[in-house]
Amino acid sequence: MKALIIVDVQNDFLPGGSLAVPAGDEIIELINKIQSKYEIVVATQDWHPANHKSFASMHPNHEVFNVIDCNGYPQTLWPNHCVQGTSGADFSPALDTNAVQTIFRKGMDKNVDSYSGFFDNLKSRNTGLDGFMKSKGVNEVHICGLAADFCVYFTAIDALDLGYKAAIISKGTKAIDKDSYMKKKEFFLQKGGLFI
Ligand code: VGL
Ligand code: ZN
Repeated sequence: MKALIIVDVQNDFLPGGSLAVPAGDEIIELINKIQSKYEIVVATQDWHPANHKSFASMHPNHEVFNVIDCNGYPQTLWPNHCVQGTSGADFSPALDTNAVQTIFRKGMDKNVDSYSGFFDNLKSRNTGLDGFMKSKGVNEVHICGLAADFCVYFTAIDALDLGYKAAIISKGTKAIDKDSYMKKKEFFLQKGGLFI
């Protein structure tokens, strides 16, 4: 059984948003079109409290996109984004969500960031996505959405580690930083991931 995971197609990651991914809006039409090809469609939603540790605004001595040490792990500092209950955290109005069975929210612990749709970055909290997929008999996941080099990539890597056949939909994702995405793509391929 094959499932589609739509990652973080939220206003703050789209042009005009606080952490806009270049040309992020160009993937939405394709994502809407392919949903009918899947038995299961789920979405993830970045859903941060206003005082989330990944926000540069919480670290007065640092700037946006600086990488700092948080709990012994490197943490990229982001502009405030996807704050719970704000319009920036809403799904794009252009995204068709009628076929989305379940939404998995992440990044709700103010102390821990969460890129993957499966686990937080410390692997301490599980969103329930793996249990959901296994309960439905899913063995193959296709991943699209934003951003290719963060939440899409880490969701795809975790999917492989959890034993799924995993593919990133190339035309259904856009990266924040194309160069860093190139290296991540190679690693994903080496691990057995596919691009479709
Ligand atoms: C994301 C950075 C911070 C993403 C989420 O959805 O890729 N990136 N939070
Ligand atoms: Zn975030």
